[in-house]
Amino acid sequence: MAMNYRVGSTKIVILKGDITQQDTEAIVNAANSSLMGGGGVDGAIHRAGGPQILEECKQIVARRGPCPTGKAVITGGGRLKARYVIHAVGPVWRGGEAGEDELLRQAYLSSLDLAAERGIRSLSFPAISTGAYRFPKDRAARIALSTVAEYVKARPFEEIRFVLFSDEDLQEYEEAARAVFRRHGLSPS
Ligand code: AR6
Repeated sequence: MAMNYRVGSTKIVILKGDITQQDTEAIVNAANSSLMGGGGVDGAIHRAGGPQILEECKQIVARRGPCPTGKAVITGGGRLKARYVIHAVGPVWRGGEAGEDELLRQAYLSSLDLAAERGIRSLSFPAISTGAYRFPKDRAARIALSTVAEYVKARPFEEIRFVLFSDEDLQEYEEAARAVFRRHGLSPS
């Protein structure tokens, strides 16, 4: 079951699924600064997309060095349905007093900026930082949803998807969405 919202002309979809299977123009990866792959959603994206993605990541690191926390880089999608992968680096949760909220917001904003610059019209996000990086899920969901809702008011997309991997994560997002979108005067469609 998917939950749909509309913010201006942008469709916002919250669903349970596997981000590697999404047919949006781009998908976002929850990467680390090395951009050399890892576990979780990062491992799944590199496995499904094939070696081309890592090859491009290596070239980016050779040119510019590691990707700082809160920033993102873009590569092709290799064998994925998505044409591009945006590799965003979220913060490791350190208790909440180390700027984690703002860094997570920056990871979403950097991804949205890269997509907008490339003319990408549809984009799927995972729940960045909520796995290995242990960011509290409800807090991360509110930051993800409010950052995207605010952004698309000024720079609309066709569709932004939030792809959650478990029932529990989906529920967390649905609850956060009710609160965040109520604040924006919106209800599910
Ligand atoms: N589709 C959608 N979501 C997924 C998938 C998938 N195929 N697989 C996992 N998730 P994590 P992080 C969810 O740990 O916390 C990596 O090793 C997962 O359930 O992937 O940002 C990187 O290389 C969770 O809700 O990312 C970094 O070193 C969410 O994706 C580090 O982990 C994020 O969990 C990044 O940690």
